[in-house]
Amino acid sequence: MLRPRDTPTRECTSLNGLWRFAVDAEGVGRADGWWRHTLPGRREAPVPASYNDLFPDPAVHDHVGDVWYQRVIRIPGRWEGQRIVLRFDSATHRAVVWVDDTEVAAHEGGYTPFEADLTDLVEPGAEHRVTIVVDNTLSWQSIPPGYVEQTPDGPRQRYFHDFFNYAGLHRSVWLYTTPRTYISDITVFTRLAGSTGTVDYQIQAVGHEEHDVRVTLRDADGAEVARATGSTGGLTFEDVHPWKPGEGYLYHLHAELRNADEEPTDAYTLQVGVRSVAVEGNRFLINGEPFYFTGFGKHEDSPVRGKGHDDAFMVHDFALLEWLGANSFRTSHYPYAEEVLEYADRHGIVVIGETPAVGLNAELGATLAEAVFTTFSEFTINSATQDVHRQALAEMIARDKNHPSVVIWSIANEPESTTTASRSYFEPLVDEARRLDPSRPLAFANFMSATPDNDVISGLFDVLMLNRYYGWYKNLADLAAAERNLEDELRAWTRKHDKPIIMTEYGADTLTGLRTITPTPWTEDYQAALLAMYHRVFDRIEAVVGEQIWNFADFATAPGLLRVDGNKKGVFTRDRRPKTSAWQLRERWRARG
Ligand code: BDP
Repeated sequence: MLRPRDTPTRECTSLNGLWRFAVDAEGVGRADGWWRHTLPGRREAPVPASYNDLFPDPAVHDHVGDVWYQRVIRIPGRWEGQRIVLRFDSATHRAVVWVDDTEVAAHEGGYTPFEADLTDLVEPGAEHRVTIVVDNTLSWQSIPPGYVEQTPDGPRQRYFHDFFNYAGLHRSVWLYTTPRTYISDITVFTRLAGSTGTVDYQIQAVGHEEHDVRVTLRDADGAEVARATGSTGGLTFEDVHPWKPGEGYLYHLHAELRNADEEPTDAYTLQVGVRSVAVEGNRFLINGEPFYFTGFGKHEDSPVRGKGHDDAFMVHDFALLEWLGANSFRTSHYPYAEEVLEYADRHGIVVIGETPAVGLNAELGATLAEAVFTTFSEFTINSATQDVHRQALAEMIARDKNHPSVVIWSIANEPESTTTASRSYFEPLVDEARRLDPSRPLAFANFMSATPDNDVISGLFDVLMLNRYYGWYKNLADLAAAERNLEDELRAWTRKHDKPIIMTEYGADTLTGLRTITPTPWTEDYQAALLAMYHRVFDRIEAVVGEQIWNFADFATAPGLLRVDGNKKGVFTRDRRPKTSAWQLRERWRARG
Protein backbone atom coordinates (compact mmCIF):
# COMPACT_ATOMS: atom_id res chain seq x y z
CA MET A 1 0.00 0.00 0.00
CA LEU A 2 1.54 3.29 -1.12
CA ARG A 3 1.82 6.35 1.09
CA PRO A 4 0.14 9.43 -0.40
CA ARG A 5 2.69 11.76 -1.99
CA ASP A 6 2.94 14.78 -4.22
CA THR A 7 4.28 13.62 -7.57
CA PRO A 8 4.11 15.19 -11.05
CA THR A 9 0.71 13.49 -11.47
CA ARG A 10 -0.65 13.51 -7.89
CA GLU A 11 -1.50 16.04 -5.25
CA CYS A 12 -1.77 15.43 -1.57
CA THR A 13 -3.20 17.60 1.20
CA SER A 14 -3.22 17.04 4.94
CA LEU A 15 -6.48 17.09 6.91
CA ASN A 16 -4.62 17.32 10.22
CA GLY A 17 -5.64 19.94 12.73
CA LEU A 18 -8.71 20.49 14.86
CA TRP A 19 -11.82 18.41 14.16
CA ARG A 20 -15.18 18.63 15.89
CA PHE A 21 -15.28 15.89 18.50
CA ALA A 22 -18.01 14.18 20.52
CA VAL A 23 -17.91 11.30 22.99
CA ASP A 24 -20.91 9.07 22.43
CA ALA A 25 -21.44 8.31 26.12
CA GLU A 26 -24.87 6.75 25.61
CA GLY A 27 -23.89 4.87 22.46
CA VAL A 28 -26.71 6.42 20.41
CA GLY A 29 -24.82 8.11 17.59
CA ARG A 30 -25.04 5.30 15.07
CA ALA A 31 -28.79 4.80 15.58
CA ASP A 32 -29.41 8.54 15.53
CA GLY A 33 -27.33 9.07 12.40
CA TRP A 34 -24.89 11.59 13.89
CA TRP A 35 -23.04 11.82 10.58
CA ARG A 36 -26.04 13.60 9.03
CA HIS A 37 -25.62 16.78 11.11
CA THR A 38 -23.08 18.81 12.99
CA LEU A 39 -21.90 16.72 15.96
CA PRO A 40 -23.50 17.53 19.33
CA GLY A 41 -21.58 19.62 21.85
CA ARG A 42 -18.76 22.13 21.43
CA ARG A 43 -15.71 19.94 21.82
CA GLU A 44 -12.84 19.94 19.35
CA ALA A 45 -9.93 17.49 19.23
CA PRO A 46 -6.59 17.65 17.49
CA VAL A 47 -5.61 15.13 14.83
CA PRO A 48 -3.26 13.36 15.25
CA ALA A 49 -3.63 12.58 18.97
CA SER A 50 -5.29 10.19 21.36
CA TYR A 51 -8.35 11.85 22.84
CA ASN A 52 -8.05 10.27 26.31
CA ASP A 53 -5.76 12.81 28.01
CA LEU A 54 -7.02 15.98 26.30
CA PHE A 55 -9.80 16.82 28.74
CA PRO A 56 -9.73 16.75 32.56
CA ASP A 57 -12.60 14.28 32.57
CA PRO A 58 -12.52 10.62 33.64
CA ALA A 59 -15.54 10.00 31.41
CA VAL A 60 -13.36 10.81 28.40
CA HIS A 61 -10.19 9.18 29.71
CA ASP A 62 -11.91 5.87 30.46
CA HIS A 63 -14.64 5.98 27.84
CA VAL A 64 -15.59 2.63 26.33
CA GLY A 65 -17.20 2.70 22.89
CA ASP A 66 -17.65 5.27 20.15
CA VAL A 67 -16.28 8.76 19.73
CA TRP A 68 -16.99 10.91 16.69
CA TYR A 69 -14.79 13.28 14.69
CA GLN A 70 -16.08 15.61 12.01
CA ARG A 71 -14.91 18.40 9.75
CA VAL A 72 -15.94 20.15 6.58
CA ILE A 73 -13.47 19.94 3.74
CA ARG A 74 -13.31 21.74 0.42
CA ILE A 75 -12.21 19.75 -2.59
CA PRO A 76 -9.84 21.90 -4.65
CA GLY A 77 -11.50 22.98 -7.92
CA ARG A 78 -8.39 22.02 -9.88
CA TRP A 79 -8.97 18.34 -8.98
CA GLU A 80 -11.59 17.96 -11.74
CA GLY A 81 -11.07 14.71 -13.64
CA GLN A 82 -8.79 13.20 -10.97
CA ARG A 83 -9.37 10.22 -8.76
CA ILE A 84 -9.93 11.60 -5.24
CA VAL A 85 -9.05 9.55 -2.17
CA LEU A 86 -9.53 10.05 1.56
CA ARG A 87 -7.00 8.21 3.69
CA PHE A 88 -6.74 7.64 7.44
CA ASP A 89 -3.27 6.52 8.49
CA SER A 90 -4.96 4.84 11.47
CA ALA A 91 -8.13 4.88 13.58
CA THR A 92 -7.85 2.98 16.84
CA HIS A 93 -9.34 0.36 17.01
CA ARG A 94 -12.03 0.41 14.34
CA ALA A 95 -13.96 3.00 12.38
CA VAL A 96 -16.72 3.83 9.95
CA VAL A 97 -16.44 6.90 7.70
CA TRP A 98 -19.15 8.94 6.01
CA VAL A 99 -18.86 11.72 3.46
CA ASP A 100 -22.01 13.80 3.76
CA ASP A 101 -24.72 11.12 4.16
CA THR A 102 -22.88 8.27 2.44
CA GLU A 103 -20.85 5.60 4.21
CA VAL A 104 -17.53 5.35 2.37
CA ALA A 105 -15.29 3.11 4.45
CA ALA A 106 -15.14 0.78 7.45
CA HIS A 107 -11.99 -0.64 8.96
CA GLU A 108 -11.01 -3.03 11.73
CA GLY A 109 -7.63 -2.68 13.47
CA GLY A 110 -6.06 0.36 15.07
CA TYR A 111 -2.60 0.60 13.56
CA THR A 112 -2.84 0.35 9.79
CA PRO A 113 -4.18 2.75 7.15
CA PHE A 114 -7.37 2.59 5.12
CA GLU A 115 -8.84 4.61 2.31
CA ALA A 116 -12.08 5.59 0.60
CA ASP A 117 -12.37 6.45 -3.08
CA LEU A 118 -14.51 9.59 -3.19
CA THR A 119 -14.28 10.27 -6.92
CA ASP A 120 -17.94 9.64 -7.70
CA LEU A 121 -19.18 11.28 -4.53
CA VAL A 122 -17.53 14.67 -4.27
CA GLU A 123 -17.47 17.70 -6.48
CA PRO A 124 -14.27 19.64 -7.10
CA GLY A 125 -14.75 23.14 -5.71
CA ALA A 126 -17.51 22.09 -3.31
CA GLU A 127 -17.60 21.58 0.45
CA HIS A 128 -18.30 18.18 2.00
CA ARG A 129 -18.77 16.94 5.53
CA VAL A 130 -16.44 14.14 6.67
CA THR A 131 -17.52 12.20 9.77
CA ILE A 132 -15.75 9.26 11.35
CA VAL A 133 -16.85 7.17 14.30
CA VAL A 134 -13.99 5.52 16.15
CA ASP A 135 -14.64 2.62 18.54
CA ASN A 136 -12.02 1.71 21.15
CA THR A 137 -13.71 -1.46 22.39
CA LEU A 138 -11.52 -4.54 22.72
CA SER A 139 -13.22 -7.91 22.52
CA TRP A 140 -12.20 -11.54 22.24
CA GLN A 141 -12.34 -11.02 18.50
CA SER A 142 -10.16 -7.92 18.29
CA ILE A 143 -6.40 -7.64 18.00
CA PRO A 144 -5.32 -6.90 20.67
CA PRO A 145 -8.02 -8.81 22.56
CA GLY A 146 -9.92 -7.76 25.68
CA TYR A 147 -13.44 -7.82 27.04
CA VAL A 148 -15.91 -5.36 28.47
CA GLU A 149 -17.13 -5.95 31.98
CA GLN A 150 -20.60 -4.54 32.68
CA THR A 151 -20.54 -3.03 36.17
CA PRO A 152 -23.28 -1.14 38.05
CA ASP A 153 -21.36 2.04 37.19
CA GLY A 154 -21.17 1.31 33.48
CA PRO A 155 -18.87 -0.64 31.18
CA ARG A 156 -15.20 -1.19 32.04
CA GLN A 157 -12.67 -2.27 29.47
CA ARG A 158 -10.39 -5.13 30.53
CA TYR A 159 -7.32 -6.11 28.56
CA PHE A 160 -4.27 -8.28 28.92
CA HIS A 161 -1.53 -5.95 27.76
CA ASP A 162 0.51 -3.50 29.75
CA PHE A 163 -0.08 -0.16 28.05
CA PHE A 164 -3.02 2.22 28.27
CA ASN A 165 -5.77 1.63 25.71
CA TYR A 166 -5.32 5.00 24.02
CA ALA A 167 -7.69 5.62 21.12
CA GLY A 168 -8.72 8.07 18.46
CA LEU A 169 -7.09 9.34 15.29
CA HIS A 170 -3.45 8.76 16.20
CA ARG A 171 -2.01 9.50 12.79
CA SER A 172 -2.47 11.79 9.82
CA VAL A 173 -5.54 12.08 7.61
CA TRP A 174 -5.01 12.84 3.93
CA LEU A 175 -6.98 13.87 0.92
CA TYR A 176 -5.11 13.11 -2.28
CA THR A 177 -5.46 12.56 -5.97
CA THR A 178 -4.24 10.08 -8.49
CA PRO A 179 -5.03 9.91 -12.17
CA ARG A 180 -7.96 7.61 -13.06
CA THR A 181 -5.50 5.00 -14.28
CA TYR A 182 -2.93 4.83 -11.55
CA ILE A 183 -0.12 2.93 -9.85
CA SER A 184 -1.82 1.14 -6.98
CA ASP A 185 1.14 -0.66 -5.43
CA ILE A 186 4.87 -1.25 -5.73
CA THR A 187 6.79 -4.16 -4.21
CA VAL A 188 10.56 -4.41 -4.17
CA PHE A 189 12.97 -7.14 -3.08
CA THR A 190 16.66 -6.33 -3.04
CA ARG A 191 19.79 -8.48 -3.31
CA LEU A 192 23.52 -7.99 -3.12
CA ALA A 193 26.30 -10.03 -4.76
CA GLY A 194 29.66 -8.43 -4.12
CA SER A 195 29.47 -4.97 -5.62
CA THR A 196 26.41 -5.84 -7.73
CA GLY A 197 22.99 -4.81 -6.49
CA THR A 198 19.61 -6.00 -7.72
CA VAL A 199 16.20 -4.49 -7.15
CA ASP A 200 13.41 -6.85 -8.20
CA TYR A 201 10.22 -4.87 -8.60
CA GLN A 202 6.51 -5.35 -9.25
CA ILE A 203 4.29 -2.43 -10.21
CA GLN A 204 0.52 -2.83 -9.95
CA ALA A 205 -1.75 -0.52 -11.86
CA VAL A 206 -5.52 -0.06 -11.89
CA GLY A 207 -7.68 1.63 -14.52
CA HIS A 208 -8.90 1.43 -18.07
CA GLU A 209 -6.32 3.41 -19.94
CA GLU A 210 -3.78 1.35 -21.91
CA HIS A 211 -0.35 1.86 -20.44
CA ASP A 212 3.27 0.78 -20.38
CA VAL A 213 5.31 0.74 -17.21
CA ARG A 214 8.71 2.48 -17.06
CA VAL A 215 11.00 2.16 -14.11
CA THR A 216 14.14 4.18 -13.46
CA LEU A 217 16.45 3.73 -10.51
CA ARG A 218 18.47 6.75 -9.42
CA ASP A 219 21.11 7.02 -6.73
CA ALA A 220 20.88 9.43 -3.80
CA ASP A 221 22.37 12.20 -5.95
CA GLY A 222 19.82 11.69 -8.71
CA ALA A 223 22.11 9.92 -11.20
CA GLU A 224 20.44 7.11 -13.13
CA VAL A 225 21.85 3.66 -12.36
CA ALA A 226 19.38 1.36 -14.13
CA ARG A 227 16.12 1.38 -16.06
CA ALA A 228 13.59 -1.14 -17.25
CA THR A 229 10.16 -1.44 -18.83
CA GLY A 230 7.33 -3.76 -17.83
CA SER A 231 5.31 -4.20 -14.70
CA THR A 232 7.73 -6.72 -13.18
CA GLY A 233 11.44 -7.05 -13.59
CA GLY A 234 14.88 -6.80 -12.09
CA LEU A 235 17.24 -3.83 -12.05
CA THR A 236 20.84 -4.96 -11.71
CA PHE A 237 23.69 -2.51 -11.42
CA GLU A 238 27.35 -2.28 -10.41
CA ASP A 239 29.06 -0.37 -7.61
CA VAL A 240 26.05 -0.67 -5.38
CA HIS A 241 25.91 1.49 -2.28
CA PRO A 242 24.16 -0.80 0.21
CA TRP A 243 21.72 0.30 2.89
CA LYS A 244 23.53 -0.42 6.16
CA PRO A 245 22.82 -0.12 9.86
CA GLY A 246 24.10 3.33 10.79
CA GLU A 247 23.97 4.53 7.19
CA GLY A 248 20.57 4.72 5.53
CA TYR A 249 21.63 5.06 1.92
CA LEU A 250 18.54 5.20 -0.31
CA TYR A 251 18.02 4.94 -4.04
CA HIS A 252 14.93 6.41 -5.72
CA LEU A 253 12.77 4.10 -7.79
CA HIS A 254 10.72 6.18 -10.22
CA ALA A 255 7.76 4.26 -11.59
CA GLU A 256 5.76 5.71 -14.47
CA LEU A 257 2.73 4.72 -16.47
CA ARG A 258 2.85 5.89 -20.11
CA ASN A 259 -0.06 5.99 -22.49
CA ALA A 260 -0.08 5.00 -26.18
CA ASP A 261 1.40 8.44 -27.05
CA GLU A 262 4.30 7.81 -24.69
CA GLU A 263 3.09 10.50 -22.31
CA PRO A 264 3.54 9.89 -18.59
CA THR A 265 0.08 9.48 -17.05
CA ASP A 266 1.02 8.54 -13.50
CA ALA A 267 4.28 8.72 -11.59
CA TYR A 268 5.34 7.61 -8.13
CA THR A 269 8.74 7.56 -6.46
CA LEU A 270 9.66 5.00 -3.83
CA GLN A 271 12.79 5.16 -1.66
CA VAL A 272 14.66 1.88 -1.85
CA GLY A 273 17.50 0.64 0.35
CA VAL A 274 19.48 -2.18 -1.22
CA ARG A 275 20.34 -4.70 1.46
CA SER A 276 20.03 -8.37 2.28
CA VAL A 277 18.89 -10.07 5.46
CA ALA A 278 19.50 -13.71 6.37
CA VAL A 279 19.70 -16.10 9.29
CA GLU A 280 22.54 -18.62 9.20
CA GLY A 281 22.74 -21.00 12.15
CA ASN A 282 22.78 -18.77 15.19
CA ARG A 283 23.86 -15.64 13.34
CA PHE A 284 21.76 -12.78 12.04
CA LEU A 285 23.25 -11.35 8.86
CA ILE A 286 22.66 -7.97 7.24
CA ASN A 287 24.46 -7.70 3.90
CA GLY A 288 26.21 -10.99 4.73
CA GLU A 289 27.75 -9.58 7.92
CA PRO A 290 26.82 -10.60 11.47
CA PHE A 291 24.62 -7.97 13.09
CA TYR A 292 24.17 -7.42 16.83
CA PHE A 293 20.98 -5.53 17.81
CA THR A 294 21.29 -2.86 20.51
CA GLY A 295 18.36 -0.73 21.57
CA PHE A 296 14.88 -1.01 22.97
CA GLY A 297 11.33 -2.08 22.86
CA LYS A 298 9.52 1.23 22.52
CA HIS A 299 5.99 2.59 22.64
CA GLU A 300 4.22 5.33 20.79
CA ASP A 301 3.53 7.24 23.97
CA SER A 302 3.97 10.81 25.18
CA PRO A 303 2.27 13.18 27.62
CA VAL A 304 -1.05 14.73 26.49
CA ARG A 305 -0.85 13.24 22.97
CA GLY A 306 -0.93 9.62 24.17
CA LYS A 307 -0.31 7.57 21.05
CA GLY A 308 -0.68 10.49 18.67
CA HIS A 309 2.24 10.68 16.25
CA ASP A 310 4.44 13.69 16.88
CA ASP A 311 7.41 14.63 14.69
CA ALA A 312 9.18 16.42 17.55
CA PHE A 313 9.08 13.36 19.82
CA MET A 314 10.07 11.17 16.87
CA VAL A 315 13.16 13.20 15.99
CA HIS A 316 14.09 13.51 19.66
CA ASP A 317 13.73 9.76 20.27
CA PHE A 318 15.93 8.95 17.28
CA ALA A 319 18.46 11.53 18.47
CA LEU A 320 18.51 9.87 21.89
CA LEU A 321 19.07 6.47 20.25
CA GLU A 322 22.03 7.97 18.43
CA TRP A 323 23.31 9.60 21.62
CA LEU A 324 23.27 6.15 23.23
CA GLY A 325 24.85 4.43 20.25
CA ALA A 326 21.78 2.18 19.88
CA ASN A 327 21.21 0.71 16.42
CA SER A 328 17.68 -0.75 16.58
CA PHE A 329 14.25 -0.98 18.18
CA ARG A 330 11.14 -3.14 18.10
CA THR A 331 7.78 -1.55 17.26
CA SER A 332 6.34 -3.10 20.41
CA HIS A 333 3.41 -3.82 20.43
CA TYR A 334 1.88 -2.65 17.10
CA PRO A 335 3.04 -1.17 13.78
CA TYR A 336 4.22 2.42 14.30
CA ALA A 337 3.43 5.46 12.16
CA GLU A 338 4.93 5.29 8.66
CA GLU A 339 6.86 8.49 9.37
CA VAL A 340 8.84 6.49 11.95
CA LEU A 341 9.81 3.76 9.50
CA GLU A 342 10.77 6.27 6.82
CA TYR A 343 12.95 8.07 9.36
CA ALA A 344 14.58 4.75 10.32
CA ASP A 345 15.17 4.02 6.62
CA ARG A 346 16.92 7.36 6.11
CA HIS A 347 19.03 7.11 9.26
CA GLY A 348 20.00 3.44 9.13
CA ILE A 349 18.18 2.33 12.27
CA VAL A 350 17.19 -1.35 12.24
CA VAL A 351 13.57 -2.20 13.08
CA ILE A 352 11.72 -5.29 14.22
CA GLY A 353 8.15 -4.74 13.02
CA GLU A 354 5.45 -6.16 15.28
CA THR A 355 1.72 -6.77 14.80
CA PRO A 356 -0.78 -5.54 17.44
CA ALA A 357 -1.22 -9.11 18.68
CA VAL A 358 -0.36 -8.59 22.34
CA GLY A 359 -2.01 -10.22 25.34
CA LEU A 360 -3.06 -13.53 23.77
CA ASN A 361 -2.21 -15.18 27.02
CA ALA A 362 -4.38 -16.29 29.95
CA GLU A 363 -1.46 -16.05 32.37
CA LEU A 364 -1.11 -12.35 31.61
CA GLY A 365 -4.88 -11.99 31.76
CA ALA A 366 -4.79 -13.25 35.34
CA THR A 367 -2.20 -10.70 36.43
CA LEU A 368 -3.25 -7.69 34.36
CA ALA A 369 -7.05 -8.05 34.36
CA GLU A 370 -7.74 -10.47 37.23
CA ALA A 371 -9.44 -12.56 34.58
CA VAL A 372 -9.58 -16.33 34.54
CA PHE A 373 -9.94 -17.81 31.08
CA THR A 374 -8.53 -20.32 28.63
CA THR A 375 -6.47 -18.49 26.00
CA PHE A 376 -7.65 -20.36 22.93
CA SER A 377 -11.24 -21.60 23.05
CA GLU A 378 -14.53 -21.26 21.23
CA PHE A 379 -15.52 -18.45 23.65
CA THR A 380 -12.23 -16.57 23.89
CA ILE A 381 -9.48 -16.34 21.25
CA ASN A 382 -10.88 -18.40 18.41
CA SER A 383 -10.79 -18.73 14.64
CA ALA A 384 -12.57 -15.39 14.19
CA THR A 385 -9.79 -13.75 16.26
CA GLN A 386 -7.26 -15.58 14.14
CA ASP A 387 -8.84 -14.06 11.00
CA VAL A 388 -8.52 -10.58 12.47
CA HIS A 389 -4.91 -11.35 13.43
CA ARG A 390 -4.20 -12.62 9.90
CA GLN A 391 -5.66 -9.41 8.51
CA ALA A 392 -3.55 -7.25 10.84
CA LEU A 393 -0.45 -9.20 9.81
CA ALA A 394 -1.28 -8.86 6.11
CA GLU A 395 -1.95 -5.12 6.44
CA MET A 396 1.33 -4.58 8.30
CA ILE A 397 3.30 -6.42 5.61
CA ALA A 398 1.41 -4.66 2.80
CA ARG A 399 2.22 -1.29 4.35
CA ASP A 400 5.80 -1.89 5.49
CA LYS A 401 7.25 -4.44 3.04
CA ASN A 402 9.43 -1.92 1.20
CA HIS A 403 11.22 -0.47 4.22
CA PRO A 404 14.86 -1.54 4.30
CA SER A 405 14.97 -0.75 8.03
CA VAL A 406 12.51 -3.57 8.80
CA VAL A 407 14.50 -6.79 9.08
CA ILE A 408 12.21 -9.09 11.12
CA TRP A 409 8.44 -9.50 11.37
CA SER A 410 7.24 -10.19 14.88
CA ILE A 411 3.89 -11.96 14.70
CA ALA A 412 2.91 -11.49 18.36
CA ASN A 413 4.12 -10.40 21.77
CA GLU A 414 4.11 -12.93 24.60
CA PRO A 415 1.30 -15.16 23.37
CA GLU A 416 0.56 -18.49 24.98
CA SER A 417 3.04 -20.79 23.24
CA THR A 418 3.06 -23.98 25.29
CA THR A 419 -0.16 -25.72 24.22
CA THR A 420 -1.23 -27.64 21.13
CA ALA A 421 -3.95 -25.00 20.71
CA SER A 422 -1.25 -22.33 20.44
CA ARG A 423 0.56 -24.35 17.80
CA SER A 424 -2.63 -24.73 15.75
CA TYR A 425 -3.31 -21.03 16.10
CA PHE A 426 0.16 -19.85 15.00
CA GLU A 427 1.14 -22.35 12.31
CA PRO A 428 -1.21 -20.91 9.64
CA LEU A 429 -0.17 -17.36 10.54
CA VAL A 430 3.48 -18.23 10.05
CA ASP A 431 2.66 -19.81 6.66
CA GLU A 432 0.73 -16.71 5.68
CA ALA A 433 3.57 -14.37 6.67
CA ARG A 434 6.06 -16.43 4.65
CA ARG A 435 3.74 -16.40 1.64
CA LEU A 436 3.29 -12.63 1.87
CA ASP A 437 6.98 -11.92 2.41
CA PRO A 438 9.46 -14.70 1.70
CA SER A 439 12.37 -12.30 2.29
CA ARG A 440 12.27 -11.51 6.00
CA PRO A 441 12.94 -13.74 9.01
CA LEU A 442 9.97 -14.34 11.33
CA ALA A 443 9.79 -14.29 15.11
CA PHE A 444 7.51 -13.68 18.06
CA ALA A 445 8.41 -12.33 21.51
CA ASN A 446 8.40 -15.28 23.89
CA PHE A 447 6.85 -14.98 27.37
CA MET A 448 8.94 -15.84 30.44
CA SER A 449 7.02 -18.95 31.44
CA ALA A 450 7.49 -20.50 28.00
CA THR A 451 10.80 -22.28 28.45
CA PRO A 452 12.84 -24.55 26.16
CA ASP A 453 11.08 -27.46 27.91
CA ASN A 454 7.46 -26.47 27.34
CA ASP A 455 7.45 -24.11 24.33
CA VAL A 456 5.92 -25.75 21.25
CA ILE A 457 6.01 -23.01 18.59
CA SER A 458 9.56 -21.60 18.44
CA GLY A 459 10.58 -24.22 15.88
CA LEU A 460 8.27 -22.52 13.37
CA PHE A 461 10.28 -19.29 13.52
CA ASP A 462 13.74 -18.14 12.37
CA VAL A 463 14.88 -16.08 15.34
CA LEU A 464 14.23 -16.60 19.07
CA MET A 465 13.09 -13.37 20.67
CA LEU A 466 12.94 -13.72 24.46
CA ASN A 467 11.38 -11.37 27.02
CA ARG A 468 12.92 -12.15 30.42
CA TYR A 469 12.54 -10.56 33.84
CA TYR A 470 15.05 -12.39 36.07
CA GLY A 471 15.86 -9.91 38.81
CA TRP A 472 12.39 -8.37 38.60
CA TYR A 473 9.29 -10.58 38.34
CA LYS A 474 11.55 -13.50 39.38
CA ASN A 475 14.55 -13.32 41.74
CA LEU A 476 13.62 -9.79 42.81
CA ALA A 477 16.56 -8.13 44.59
CA ASP A 478 18.73 -11.22 44.08
CA LEU A 479 20.86 -10.48 41.05
CA ALA A 480 23.21 -13.39 41.75
CA ALA A 481 20.37 -15.93 41.46
CA ALA A 482 18.99 -14.00 38.51
CA GLU A 483 22.32 -14.22 36.72
CA ARG A 484 22.54 -17.99 37.22
CA ASN A 485 18.96 -18.58 36.09
CA LEU A 486 19.27 -16.34 33.07
CA GLU A 487 22.44 -18.03 31.90
CA ASP A 488 21.05 -21.53 32.50
CA GLU A 489 17.94 -20.74 30.51
CA LEU A 490 19.79 -19.16 27.61
CA ARG A 491 22.11 -22.15 27.41
CA ALA A 492 19.09 -24.47 27.39
CA TRP A 493 17.64 -22.56 24.43
CA THR A 494 20.92 -22.88 22.53
CA ARG A 495 20.87 -26.65 23.10
CA LYS A 496 17.33 -26.92 21.81
CA HIS A 497 17.50 -24.61 18.75
CA ASP A 498 20.36 -23.54 16.54
CA LYS A 499 18.90 -20.08 16.06
CA PRO A 500 19.97 -16.54 16.89
CA ILE A 501 18.58 -15.18 20.16
CA ILE A 502 17.57 -11.57 20.67
CA MET A 503 16.65 -10.56 24.21
CA THR A 504 13.71 -8.35 23.24
CA GLU A 505 12.76 -7.39 26.81
CA TYR A 506 14.60 -7.15 30.10
CA GLY A 507 14.55 -4.37 32.65
CA ALA A 508 13.35 -3.03 35.96
CA ASP A 509 10.86 -0.37 37.01
CA THR A 510 12.83 2.65 38.16
CA LEU A 511 11.70 5.83 39.85
CA THR A 512 13.96 8.59 38.75
CA GLY A 513 15.82 10.18 41.66
CA LEU A 514 15.57 7.15 43.95
CA ARG A 515 19.13 6.04 44.86
CA THR A 516 20.62 3.30 47.01
CA ILE A 517 23.79 1.42 47.82
CA THR A 518 22.19 -1.92 48.66
CA PRO A 519 20.33 -3.65 45.79
CA THR A 520 16.90 -2.04 46.11
CA PRO A 521 14.26 -2.47 43.41
CA TRP A 522 12.78 0.74 41.94
CA THR A 523 16.06 2.64 42.36
CA GLU A 524 18.19 3.94 39.52
CA ASP A 525 21.10 1.93 40.88
CA TYR A 526 19.16 -1.33 40.78
CA GLN A 527 18.14 -0.79 37.16
CA ALA A 528 21.76 -0.10 36.26
CA ALA A 529 23.03 -3.17 38.14
CA LEU A 530 20.37 -5.40 36.60
CA LEU A 531 21.16 -4.28 33.07
CA ALA A 532 24.90 -4.75 33.68
CA MET A 533 24.21 -8.29 34.91
CA TYR A 534 22.25 -9.16 31.74
CA HIS A 535 25.04 -7.75 29.60
CA ARG A 536 27.65 -9.92 31.33
CA VAL A 537 25.54 -12.97 30.52
CA PHE A 538 24.91 -11.95 26.90
CA ASP A 539 28.64 -11.49 26.37
CA ARG A 540 29.21 -15.10 27.42
CA ILE A 541 26.70 -16.62 24.99
CA GLU A 542 27.49 -16.67 21.30
CA ALA A 543 23.91 -17.21 20.10
CA VAL A 544 22.78 -13.94 21.68
CA VAL A 545 22.73 -11.50 18.76
CA GLY A 546 20.85 -8.67 20.32
CA GLU A 547 19.79 -6.75 23.41
CA GLN A 548 16.71 -4.57 23.41
CA ILE A 549 15.88 -3.21 26.84
CA TRP A 550 12.34 -2.79 28.09
CA ASN A 551 11.67 0.13 27.71
CA PHE A 552 13.08 3.18 25.96
CA ALA A 553 10.90 5.52 28.07
CA ASP A 554 8.34 5.31 30.87
CA PHE A 555 4.83 4.94 29.47
CA ALA A 556 1.17 5.02 30.44
CA THR A 557 -0.65 1.84 31.48
CA ALA A 558 -3.94 0.87 33.02
CA PRO A 559 -3.87 1.24 36.84
CA GLY A 560 -2.17 -1.60 38.72
CA LEU A 561 -0.52 -2.27 42.06
CA LEU A 562 2.82 -2.62 40.29
CA ARG A 563 2.32 0.54 38.22
CA VAL A 564 3.19 3.93 39.66
CA ASP A 565 1.52 6.32 37.22
CA GLY A 566 2.38 3.87 34.47
CA ASN A 567 5.25 1.53 33.67
CA LYS A 568 8.57 2.94 34.86
CA LYS A 569 10.98 0.59 33.10
CA GLY A 570 12.15 3.40 30.84
CA VAL A 571 15.81 4.24 30.53
CA PHE A 572 14.33 7.70 29.99
CA THR A 573 11.40 9.18 31.85
CA ARG A 574 8.21 9.81 29.93
CA ASP A 575 9.45 13.33 29.16
CA ARG A 576 12.76 11.81 27.99
CA ARG A 577 15.13 12.68 30.82
CA PRO A 578 17.89 10.08 31.31
CA LYS A 579 18.06 7.76 34.28
CA THR A 580 21.49 6.62 35.52
CA SER A 581 21.42 3.55 33.29
CA ALA A 582 21.35 5.76 30.16
CA TRP A 583 24.97 6.79 30.75
CA GLN A 584 26.03 3.19 31.28
CA LEU A 585 24.32 2.05 28.08
CA ARG A 586 25.93 4.89 26.19
CA GLU A 587 29.31 3.61 27.26
CA ARG A 588 28.57 0.01 26.33
CA TRP A 589 26.88 0.66 23.00
CA ARG A 590 29.17 3.39 21.80
CA ALA A 591 32.14 1.10 22.48
CA ARG A 592 30.63 -1.47 20.09
CA GLY A 593 30.84 1.16 17.34
C1 BDP B 1 6.05 -7.87 29.27
C2 BDP B 1 5.33 -7.18 28.14
C3 BDP B 1 5.41 -5.66 28.17
C4 BDP B 1 5.29 -5.19 29.60
C5 BDP B 1 6.47 -5.74 30.38
C6 BDP B 1 6.46 -5.28 31.85
O1 BDP B 1 5.72 -7.66 26.88
O2 BDP B 1 4.41 -5.13 27.36
O3 BDP B 1 5.20 -3.80 29.71
O4 BDP B 1 6.41 -7.14 30.39
O5 BDP B 1 5.87 -5.97 32.68
O6 BDP B 1 5.17 -8.80 29.80
O7 BDP B 1 7.01 -4.23 32.12
